[in-house]
Amino acid sequence: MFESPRCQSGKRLMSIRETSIMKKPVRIAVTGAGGQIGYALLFRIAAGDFLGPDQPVRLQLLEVTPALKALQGVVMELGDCAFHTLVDVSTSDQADVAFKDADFAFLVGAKPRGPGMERSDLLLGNAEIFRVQGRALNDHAARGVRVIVVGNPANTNALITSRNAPDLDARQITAMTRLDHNRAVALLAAKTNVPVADVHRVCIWGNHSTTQFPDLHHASVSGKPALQQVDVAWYQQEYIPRVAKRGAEVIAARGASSAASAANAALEHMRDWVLGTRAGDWTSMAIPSDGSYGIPKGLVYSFPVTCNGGKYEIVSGLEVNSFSRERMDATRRELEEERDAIQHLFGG
Ligand code: NAX
Repeated sequence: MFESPRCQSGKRLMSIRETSIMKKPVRIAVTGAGGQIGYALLFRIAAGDFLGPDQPVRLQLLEVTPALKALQGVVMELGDCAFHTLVDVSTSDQADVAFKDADFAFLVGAKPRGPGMERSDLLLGNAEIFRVQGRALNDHAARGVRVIVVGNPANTNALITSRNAPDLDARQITAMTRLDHNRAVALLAAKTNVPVADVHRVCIWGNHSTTQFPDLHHASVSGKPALQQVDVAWYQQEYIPRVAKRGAEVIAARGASSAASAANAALEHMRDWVLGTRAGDWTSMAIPSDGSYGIPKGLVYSFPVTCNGGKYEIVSGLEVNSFSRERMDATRRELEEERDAIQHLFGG
């Protein structure tokens, strides 16, 4: 329920809503809600940017106990926006409570990499968080819950989540490479001097890490093959590493990691999943592999996907040349190493 004074006027707002909005409210859980991505994401969801202006939402926010007080301030601000699509907001430090009957879950909260911390420490610290959250989703979320993992290492965190949620279909649990995808589109549009809307069929393969493979072999710019419009050396030597390391570029400039663009990407990932991808285009989502393109079944790997009728499907039949194969395999190997490092935490 709303906890700010302004929010307590929710009853009056509800009666206005009842005349204009007929859909049943959906429950949206957001973890790490008090963090910087959370701060950008909550207001977009509450404003109707996720499911539209006629879909009421209930926000169920999860934070660690020490962050609950600050989160209360965010709840007050949400109330002060008087969003017509926001029915109520609850907060908790218990995953079981935050995920109760959730239709959607944005798993943003994660353990950050501390000074001197090895990658393996980061993997293990997060593995424990996502083991608990996977179990809570399994036991308490709506049976059709759709989940996006944003918190890093996102692909492997999603794998842990789904292995600890045996009663859910593994395909319900995905990870975010949409920010990488959007960066890849935007950088290509800037290079070729066209609006982003003229860029199609870019994709990100593999891990949300610097081993990711931003693939332009199937992309088009203004209806013509992208690789006929840019220098191949630029693509291979500048573009690929720049997309993969764009996060570091933002940190260097802003003094903080990407937040609004990450929140936007999470929202677009979920919106496309529910409402569908643009006709004639695809997007990138990290999903459990079905064995396509030689990627081992079950590994959470980013593929080009289309979404339709609330379901995603890997784009099939793309030609993979030796340049692409090498990069797709390198990022696959990294994901296998991550999986092997936390294998013992897999439930059931
Ligand atoms: P912040 O540190 O600002 O916020 C994280 C929040 O999560 C904190 O408020 C913290 O208290 C909370 N938290 C930690 N453990 C929790 C738990 N067990 N349950 C609930 N909440 C918990 O980080 P922010 O910038 O918001 O980034 C969040 C995550 O997104 C990080 O792991 C970050 O690396 C990752 N990112 C992933 C991206 C992707 O493309 N997949 C891009 C953006 C971002 O870097």
